[in-house]
Amino acid sequence: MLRVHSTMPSINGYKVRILLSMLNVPFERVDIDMYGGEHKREPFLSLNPFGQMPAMQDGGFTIADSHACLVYLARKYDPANRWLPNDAEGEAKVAEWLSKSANEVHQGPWMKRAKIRRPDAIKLPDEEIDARCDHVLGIMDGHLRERDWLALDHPTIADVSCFAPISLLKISGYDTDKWDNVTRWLDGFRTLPGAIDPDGKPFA
Ligand SMILES: N[C@@H](CCC(=O)N[C@@H](CS)C(=O)NCC(=O)O)C(=O)O
Repeated sequence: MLRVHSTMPSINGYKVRILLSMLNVPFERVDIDMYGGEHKREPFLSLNPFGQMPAMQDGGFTIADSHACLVYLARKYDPANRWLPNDAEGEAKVAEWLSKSANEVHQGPWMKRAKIRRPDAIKLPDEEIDARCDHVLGIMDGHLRERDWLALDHPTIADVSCFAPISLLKISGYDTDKWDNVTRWLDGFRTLPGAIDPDGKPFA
């Protein structure tokens, strides 16, 4: 069975679990004790020498980094190529938002949540993190004014990747309600078949 190695609260692990659920692919989550530093030693380092979660194993294939996992899953388990189109323009548009997710979204919304979990590791002041969230969500809100999804006219792995950290902002003390179009996008994502919360439960 496909295995996802990740601590439960990992937002990057959550991205992968969302797509697995949406694609209806059975998997086993192998828990990693992040607070005990299990991801910084063997055998985890053999899966990802960078010592970061998630890492994934599918048969004899090993892949680490949430976005690489999303690309692999979409290509392998979505024969219709909806989640990751295979035409040049569509694939590039998805890649554009995956990059934003790995950079701007990671440096703002992801950090907002991560600081709650690991205040020892994230030293950035709250005001700076909030300003980064305002910056990226302001741009996203404008982008979503005339559209429902980030990259294309239907949901893709770009939405999966950005949804995970941004959907957790509200419970982390950042009010996403002030961004109308981002709120509509979050609500729309929650209604998609197979969409799950971080505990693996369907949204009510
Ligand atoms: N670019 C990586 C980032 C992975 C990452 O930052 N993972 C976090 C958990 S969400 C982690 O392993 N943090 C522990 C650490 O870096 O020591 C990805 O997208 O998977």
